[in-house]
Amino acid sequence: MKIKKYEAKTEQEAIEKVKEDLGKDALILNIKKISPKGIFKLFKKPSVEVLAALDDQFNKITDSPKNQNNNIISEQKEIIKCLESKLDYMEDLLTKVMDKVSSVEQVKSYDDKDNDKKYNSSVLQLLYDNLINNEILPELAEFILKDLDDNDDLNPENVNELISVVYNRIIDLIGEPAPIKADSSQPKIIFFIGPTGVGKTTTIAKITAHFCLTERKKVGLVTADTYRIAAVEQLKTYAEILNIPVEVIYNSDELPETLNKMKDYDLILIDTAGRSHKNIEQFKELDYLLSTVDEKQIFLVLSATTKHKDMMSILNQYSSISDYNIIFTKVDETISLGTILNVKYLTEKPLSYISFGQNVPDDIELISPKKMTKALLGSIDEL
Ligand SMILES: Nc1nc2c(ncn2[C@@H]2O[C@H](COP(=O)(O)OP(=O)(O)OP(=O)(O)O)[C@@H](O)[C@H]2O)c(=O)[nH]1
Ligand SMILES: [Mg+2]
Repeated sequence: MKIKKYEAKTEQEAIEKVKEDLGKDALILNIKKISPKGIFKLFKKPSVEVLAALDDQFNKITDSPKNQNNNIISEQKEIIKCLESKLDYMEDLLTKVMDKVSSVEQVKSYDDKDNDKKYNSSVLQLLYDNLINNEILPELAEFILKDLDDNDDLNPENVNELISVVYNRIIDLIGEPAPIKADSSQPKIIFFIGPTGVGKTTTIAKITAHFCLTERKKVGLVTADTYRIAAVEQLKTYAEILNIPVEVIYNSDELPETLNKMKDYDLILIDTAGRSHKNIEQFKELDYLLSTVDEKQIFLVLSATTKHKDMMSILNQYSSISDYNIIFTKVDETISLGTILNVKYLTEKPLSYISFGQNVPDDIELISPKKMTKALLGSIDEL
């Protein structure tokens, strides 16, 4: 704001001076008459003093209708800017508060995790966490790490020793793999049993291909799965490719005679219908089918993707069978292999093969305790 004084002989003249200098928007703040004082009183006429002001801001707003609009807009912009900066500030504040809250939660969860710690030894704790991450049963993980806890494990020698003890314990738990042998050391009649859809027929095809093509053995196939028309066709398709016979039995009593016809074969693999672990009738039939043959091997085929509770129920249903080996399929479809060790630990039955894909005959191998142990210990290389 500009404030100026103007003096003139008359009020009119002074105001004109103001308008000339400051323009028509000048504000007249005060008008006063000035009477000459002292000796000048005699020679000088009274004059008028005008105090005028010009408000630049006011001037802008009141310029012209167009300018007025522009000015209103710029004033609104100013307000919006102000609001925006206030909002920015609020957002900033909110972020800081949120950060604080989450850091408090983090600390809390860290503490909670701390409370979950089972071992003084950080190496043991890490091994334990990896086993649990692989869905090994807590009681089994504790069994594997039993009596190893020691706080003084920062020495690299101790770390190596700890890991090698744990590694060997798991290797021992997995045990020696039990392969199928096409020689006189084992019964040559082999049943494949297990829940529906786990991969029994595909596994038989893989094993048959191995013995026919690689070991040049005489292999015969029998299917007792006549529940589904497609099941017989599935096995026949593989048999045709390998140019070997398939016998189909429609009831359990036909089995001994069928096997008798194949007595000069090196191996006879018998496919069975998948059983739902909830269907007790089907298990009675299976028990009866198995009872028709004395000299036999049984392979229980299980999927590595089965949930722990379901696996428990499946194992419970097959518990009437005292002697069997285990094949795990669909290892490629899971990221945690703990179930394999859990099943081995709970059943104490030998582990044989793992299947890791749909390709016949390639996607199968004898279980490797070393590979399996490394996988179960997870990030052991990072220690
Ligand atoms: N990803 C994966 N799929 C597999 C594996 N083994 C078998 N399969 C697939 O699982 C499905 C069922 O396989 P089957 O061999 O018919 O299973 P099954 O146990 O004979 O089934 P049922 O006779 O109906 O009880 C098929 O699509 C197979 O290709 C495996 O190791 N990994
Ligand atoms: Mg089948």
